[in-house]
Amino acid sequence: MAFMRYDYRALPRQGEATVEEFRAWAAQFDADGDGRLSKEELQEALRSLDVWFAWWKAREALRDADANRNGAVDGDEMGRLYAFARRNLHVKAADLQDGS
Ligand SMILES: [Ca+2]
Repeated sequence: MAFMRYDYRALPRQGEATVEEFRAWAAQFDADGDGRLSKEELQEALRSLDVWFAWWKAREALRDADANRNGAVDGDEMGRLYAFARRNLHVKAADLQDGS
């Protein structure tokens, strides 16, 4: 499990990620392609960031971003997820690298 490599694209290395960059980054975790991020997909996204307690933070993120309570982050809720990530995960580009 250690040094597991991710094929996911990292966000830019400089400055803060914009909401567009964040959206593009998040979209790659939409495993079933339904345009929404489920809790499991969210968890995978957090794991790719080496976030500690990804499952717990995914739950928190979903609780915060899922405005219509349908169990997934979709549409405008992506902006809420972005805000959550900036507040709680300090989403700077430097934190979103995959270590390569
Ligand atoms: Ca939703």
